[in-house]
Amino acid sequence: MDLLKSITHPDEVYALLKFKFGAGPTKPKQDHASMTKTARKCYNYLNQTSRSFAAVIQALDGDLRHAVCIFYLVLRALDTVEDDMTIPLKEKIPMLQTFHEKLEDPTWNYTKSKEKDRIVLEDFQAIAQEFRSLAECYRVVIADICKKMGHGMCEFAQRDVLTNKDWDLYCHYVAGLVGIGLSRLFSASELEDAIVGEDTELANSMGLFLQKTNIIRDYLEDSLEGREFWPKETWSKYASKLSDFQRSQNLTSGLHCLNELITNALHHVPDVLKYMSRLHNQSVFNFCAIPQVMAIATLAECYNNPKVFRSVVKIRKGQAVIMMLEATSMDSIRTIISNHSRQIGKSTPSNDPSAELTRKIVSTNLELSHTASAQLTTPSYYPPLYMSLGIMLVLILYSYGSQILHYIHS
Ligand code: D9A
Repeated sequence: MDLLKSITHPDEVYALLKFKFGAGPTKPKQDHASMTKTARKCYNYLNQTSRSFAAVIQALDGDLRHAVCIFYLVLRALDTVEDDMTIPLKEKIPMLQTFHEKLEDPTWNYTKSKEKDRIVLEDFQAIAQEFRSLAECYRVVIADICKKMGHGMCEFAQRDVLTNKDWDLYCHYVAGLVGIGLSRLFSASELEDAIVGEDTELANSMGLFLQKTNIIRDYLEDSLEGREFWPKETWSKYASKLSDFQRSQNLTSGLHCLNELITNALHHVPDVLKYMSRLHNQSVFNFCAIPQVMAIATLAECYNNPKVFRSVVKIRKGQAVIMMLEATSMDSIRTIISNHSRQIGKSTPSNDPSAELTRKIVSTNLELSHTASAQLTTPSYYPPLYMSLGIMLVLILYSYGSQILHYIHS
């Protein structure tokens, strides 16, 4: 199915086939045989809870890998409590506020969640045991971030995202703190310089860019479940209720609101580029680059796109694989960011209320992501038409090969 979606993009089909047969930077670096039982459980939970991201975590160098794996699972557990609408507020608030203390409690788990990732709560003992096996420098960071995030989630479990400032604060609590925590783990591992962990402004932007992209992309999914994360200060300029954008007669105002929020999110790109330019370790670079390039591609796909109000807009698997294989250097992520920024710039409607602001941040990001070789697109070896014909042939042979052979021999 992913191959068919990319049939008119030969470079994506080529990348999908390369990825299918094991190409790519993300090679898990540990053998499960030498692991403790609880550690093996944790990597299984990691592979269960994160789609493509688990492999990138398992490709991290040294003891940073296990620290990030456990950090990811602890955050997934906290996130699952926050997302679970069946947990009454009077039970959820104290659980979020004291969650960081559970890391030191060998007996604690939670078995009443209905969420899809509930396993990380039901077997929290295994995750907490692995947490306690980590070096002190990692434990301090993970516990501190859990405490701050738990309190932030409590704040917004009891109030809405009204102002754009609230939006930045909410995204700081659920994503900025992840960027800050990871950056402190990178520095603590000494695979990256101390400045990476100290510059919390840039680390926070790494989280805000990803979270704002998810919130923009997931408008319909959240709206249908009664969740509202778009800032009222922005959407109330275009509608009297956020759910109004679900109705096609409000499409124009919906697109104007969508484009304004995407323009807001694009203001984090300069910090993202500065953050990435400070990284030295290849496994850390890949780990940080992949989600950021996926986010800029998702924003370009969502920009001025009516589909955002009808379904969850996703980038093609082929596109994602190409970016995953390419996002291994500053030059290539600058190219990916400038290509998608240019795409947004080209599709900015002249009558869009945010058009001027959009064009301004697009030209800033183009400036900052200008690469020596401006047009670093993947060199396609064969003219696209031949490529697609060739692939069509391979696919037909692949699916009808046996019948054709049977027919020839009969
Ligand atoms: C991340 Cl430890 C996340 N979030 C992501 C994934 O990337 C960030 C959750 C836990 C951890 C890390 C991430 C990766 C690398 C560096 C980072 C960083 O900061 C320096 O976080 C800022 O989305 C969730 C938050 C955005 C809330 C932080 C990427 C990820 N992608 C999913 C796809 C998807 O759409 O969710 O998880 C996946 O590939 O499965």
